[in-house]
Amino acid sequence: MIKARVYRSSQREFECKVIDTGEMVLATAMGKLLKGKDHQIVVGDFVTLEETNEESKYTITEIDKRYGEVFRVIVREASKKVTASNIDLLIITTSVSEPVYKRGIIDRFLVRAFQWNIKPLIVFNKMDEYDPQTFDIKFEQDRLNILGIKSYEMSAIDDSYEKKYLGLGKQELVSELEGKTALFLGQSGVGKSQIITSLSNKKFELKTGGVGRWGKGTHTTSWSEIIDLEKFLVVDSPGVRSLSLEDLPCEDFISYFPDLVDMSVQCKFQNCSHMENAKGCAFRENLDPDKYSDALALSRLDSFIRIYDELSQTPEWANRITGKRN
Ligand SMILES: Nc1nc2c(ncn2[C@@H]2O[C@H](COP(=O)(O)OP(=O)(O)O)[C@@H](O)[C@H]2O)c(=O)[nH]1
Ligand SMILES: [Mg+2]
Ligand SMILES: [Zn+2]
Repeated sequence: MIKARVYRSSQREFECKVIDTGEMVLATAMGKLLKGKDHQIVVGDFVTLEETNEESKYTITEIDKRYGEVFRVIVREASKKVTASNIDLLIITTSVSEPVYKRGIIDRFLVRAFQWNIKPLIVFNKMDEYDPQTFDIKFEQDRLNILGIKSYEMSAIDDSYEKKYLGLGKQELVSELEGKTALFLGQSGVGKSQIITSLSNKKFELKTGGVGRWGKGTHTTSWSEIIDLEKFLVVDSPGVRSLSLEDLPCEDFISYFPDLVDMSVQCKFQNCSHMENAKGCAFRENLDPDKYSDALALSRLDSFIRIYDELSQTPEWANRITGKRN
């Protein structure tokens, strides 16, 4: 029995890394594994291979139980489309200069992290250009701390950059990544490719400033793949570039903001909008915007309201909303 991991996939063929030997081999899959929604083989899968009669050809006979699945929900079919699996860490990347920092984008990606049940961490990149006048990075770290999420600061273009604000920098990030499989999320231009180059000590120079496939020209790839950076693995998946969240269920949407759930059940009305003037809203009655710790929670509530209202405008949500937010 040969154990392997899928590193690259096309429609019918899979490049797999044999666990014991580290050898890359090409495999096809048994028919039953290609059919049905639950049996699609994806990048990141741990699989069992069997040798075929053909020279250096293998067949995937089994897929191991997965954890850390990256997926979108296909609402019409009530199923999910998985694009990568066995992901240990989501590295949500943001820039502190250009593109300008928007906390709402982090909160959006965090919704996915909670949906996928994959541990997130935040990288504040381009710290060489950080201007404390524009926003208070310590506040941003503190509001993520409520959720137990760590924030790291770095300058991917400057290896001599020393951490100044958050207590966690490149060295700590490298230790966190050791032996893991990570997926980078973040807007185009925030420095994902540059960070990967920097974390690999320039052993892997990825193309920066371009959209599309890392290091391999500017066309967009339709396939996911694992990039082996020796100390850790990175998954490049075109399926996760979209920021849209309309495939998420509108019922109990607040459960994707776990830090807000306890208070939301104390609101007088089940369909409370949690807006500033909402009657009987527990957030508005209990939290004081002038108090630092309350302001942190209110900033999360603000993101929830914005995302919820934006999703309410989408056709996907419009006919599904039942009026129950919490
Ligand atoms: N000043 C500064 N520029 C950076 C930093 N990291 C990346 N960049 C630049 O930002 C641009 C986008 O970086 P890239 O890695 O391609 O972003 P991606 O789209 O997220 O992969 C490139 O021009 C990089 O040189 C950084 O730490 N500081
Ligand atoms: Mg890039
Ligand atoms: Zn409320």
